[in-house]
Amino acid sequence: MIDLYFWTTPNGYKISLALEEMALPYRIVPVNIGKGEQFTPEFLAISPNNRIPAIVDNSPQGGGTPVSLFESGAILLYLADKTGKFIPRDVRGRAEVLQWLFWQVGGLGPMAGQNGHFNVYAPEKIPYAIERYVKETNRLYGVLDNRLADREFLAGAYSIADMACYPWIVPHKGHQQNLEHFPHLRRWFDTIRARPATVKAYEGAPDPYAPNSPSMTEEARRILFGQTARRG
Ligand SMILES: N[C@@H](CCC(=O)N[C@@H](CS)C(=O)NCC(=O)O)C(=O)O
Repeated sequence: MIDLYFWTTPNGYKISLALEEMALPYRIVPVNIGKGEQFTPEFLAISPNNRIPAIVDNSPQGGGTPVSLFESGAILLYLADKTGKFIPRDVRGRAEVLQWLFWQVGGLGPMAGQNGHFNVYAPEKIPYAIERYVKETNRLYGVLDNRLADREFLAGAYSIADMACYPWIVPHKGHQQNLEHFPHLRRWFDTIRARPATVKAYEGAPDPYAPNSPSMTEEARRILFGQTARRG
């Protein structure tokens, strides 16, 4: 059984999507990041960056003590290696998947995240910041669209690279992006959205960028957007 430390955000869904695809038994441990639950000593022991997602694998390969992991890219790779699924074994196939996985965690995620912040969450609408991140997200959507013009998925068969990117395309409207301008990305998005594992992972999911999202309270804003270095 794997414990998944989860909240309903794109980075969280990457892992529930993968666990559903891999048919691994898991238990969700909710970490309400809007209420500050990411700062409990128990969670920080697993995720010192105070971010979800994180996992604890209580039955790691080869036995022994449980393995705990934070960072969505590291978790996806760990799960793919554990199951031997959604990443090829051959050198070239594996390298293809890894480069798109790292592209997501280093580019698409942080840029689209800033887009959501300035566009939707920021109390003050700063045109320069909004334009900067809407344009950069648009550029990154274009990179995906070009890549998908002559292939079904990002790197060979459906892989952890696709699972890393998909949850960041779900809030495309909140990112001020129109999928009609990206026909290959749209086709890829619709294909993944229809997979039974995706349907299961997103059952009852709230829209993270809904204007009056109940989770984005004043308290949540203060907790999430006012962080500085934590001592100890
Ligand atoms: N690089 C991290 C990013 C994780 C991340 O930003 N998680 C957000 C939710 S999407 C979070 O836990 N935020 C809590 C906070 O800011 O305190 C990953 O890919 O796992």
